[in-house]
Amino acid sequence: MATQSLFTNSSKYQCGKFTVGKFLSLLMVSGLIYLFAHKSSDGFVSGEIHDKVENRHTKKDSPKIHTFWRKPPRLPPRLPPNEIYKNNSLLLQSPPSEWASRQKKVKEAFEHAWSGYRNYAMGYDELMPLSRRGVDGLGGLGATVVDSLDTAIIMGVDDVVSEASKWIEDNLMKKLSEKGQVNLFETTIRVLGGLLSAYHLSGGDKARGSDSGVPVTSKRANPERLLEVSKDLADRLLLAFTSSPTAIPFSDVVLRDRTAHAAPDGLSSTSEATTLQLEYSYLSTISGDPKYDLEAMKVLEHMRKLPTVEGLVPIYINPSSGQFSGENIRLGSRGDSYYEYLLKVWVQQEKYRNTSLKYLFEMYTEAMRGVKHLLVRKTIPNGLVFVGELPYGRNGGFSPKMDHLVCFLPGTLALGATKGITKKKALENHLLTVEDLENLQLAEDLAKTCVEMYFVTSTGLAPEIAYFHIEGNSEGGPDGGNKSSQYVNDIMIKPLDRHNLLRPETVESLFVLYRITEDPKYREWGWRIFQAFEKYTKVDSGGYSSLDDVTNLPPPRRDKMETFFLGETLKYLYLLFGESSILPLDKYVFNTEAHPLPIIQSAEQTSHSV
Ligand code: DMJ
Repeated sequence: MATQSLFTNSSKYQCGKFTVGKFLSLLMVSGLIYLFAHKSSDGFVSGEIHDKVENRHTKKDSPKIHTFWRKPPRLPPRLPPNEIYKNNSLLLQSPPSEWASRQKKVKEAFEHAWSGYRNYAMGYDELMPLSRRGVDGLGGLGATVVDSLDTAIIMGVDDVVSEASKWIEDNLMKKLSEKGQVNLFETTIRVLGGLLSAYHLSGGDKARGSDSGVPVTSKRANPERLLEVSKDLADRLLLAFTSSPTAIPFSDVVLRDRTAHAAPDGLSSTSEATTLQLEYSYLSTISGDPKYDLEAMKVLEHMRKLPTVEGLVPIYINPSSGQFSGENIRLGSRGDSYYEYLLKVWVQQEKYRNTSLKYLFEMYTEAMRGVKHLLVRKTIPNGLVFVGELPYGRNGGFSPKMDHLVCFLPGTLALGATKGITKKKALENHLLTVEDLENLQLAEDLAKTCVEMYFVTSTGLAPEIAYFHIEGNSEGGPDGGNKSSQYVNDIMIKPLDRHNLLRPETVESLFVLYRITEDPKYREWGWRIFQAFEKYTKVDSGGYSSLDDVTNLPPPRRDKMETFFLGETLKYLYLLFGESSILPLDKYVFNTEAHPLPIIQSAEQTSHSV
């Protein structure tokens, strides 16, 4: 106390003796010292200050002050945009004209994929591009035709629009009455989703027809016929819901018999049972018949009552008991799109976001907190952020395994943060919470990991599954083969996981992240991935093939072109390189097979029951 009082008194004393004249002299001396010190410190001043200084010196009356203040720093010589791109492909943006030509390359890839399918497999579900024939791996409804139609409309590939819509008009109704067993989920997301999106983009849905931004000159399909086929298909698929003793639908439907049954083990995948609502709700809206929406929404209302692990759910559910089976929790296969549709169904019904569907956003939010708490880890040595698994539930061990399928999550997290508008606009309007920003950051970190799963391999294409090196887990494993990747020791790829099926999830997330953050790196990453697909999966006679091993050069091929390569992968790449006004994310929601459906904005536009 005594010391403090002495110090205070002495300070007061000093202040009292300090005159204005002395103060001004001190100020002048300090100013001179500051100027001399900074004259000799080129490069020390930040770029922003440097710009302001440079602008000031363009005025004629201050050349001397310029020389005295500081020398301009040495800058690298100016290069034309193409040279900048070549020298530093990932850090600098490609010129805008480049994106138009890259988008054209994606369109050409789509035409090449279609030509293989049309020439050797028209009407089959999928093309086997190496043996040049078709195969019915999805029940025989011409899944590639329907999955491709809206992509062709969006890209303006008129020949494909004509061929695909004619095939649907001439054949699909007949096939529905003749074909046997199909999987409810796959048929809903690919075939029903494809028909509904093509219906909308063909102008069938006049109430919501003007927001897509797809050029009106593009050729369209016959919307009345598409609606008719959609209803016939949905009426048959609805049996999976109505014949189940619980709200959880059976996984399989026999189309010609109009019957449904459980899978042989009696179980449904959680993601499959819960990824149906966007499609049936939209069909109710355009048909005016609420039955589709009612059945599909019962599933999510049922899910709401089940116990979860911090919002996370096991990957199997029993349609006979309505309860989960086992404890395996993951966001990869059989779990993935449950989380995606919690958010997207809420997004789709804008009018009900704060009322009857609020519970969906709450379930989504809780689940994402669970992901962050229980599943997100960082690798060693380089700190890549990834989402692992809990194969034996909360009390079992953590597995540092991530399916490529998990790479849908960055896109979903980004959409959940801004609800489809740009980050810039959301910030300007004070719409982002701390949690939104945290989720957006996680989205960006995970997207980085997903692209590194590509860049770490010899082909530049991702494996189906990767394992990550973490603290305390000494189990090593084979790497991806690209020894120049910084992450070659962070990511391990086991021999049985080295295949690539032309999957879309990473480019899907790059597309959403580019739209939301406007950061050009997402386009550059997408371009690198597209080039790798072109180099290693293109088949000369038409089509693209899956690969058996992405870590070996040349990569052994697998004789299959999945329908989602045309329905999703190429569509997302095309949209990534194009204008953001096409299918804006605050007006459209993409189903899990990349079929865009309009967001229903007002009560009059929906038949959803409150
Ligand atoms: C697609 O059929 C869908 O994206 C689904 O949700 C997951 N699997 C494939 C693509 O990988």
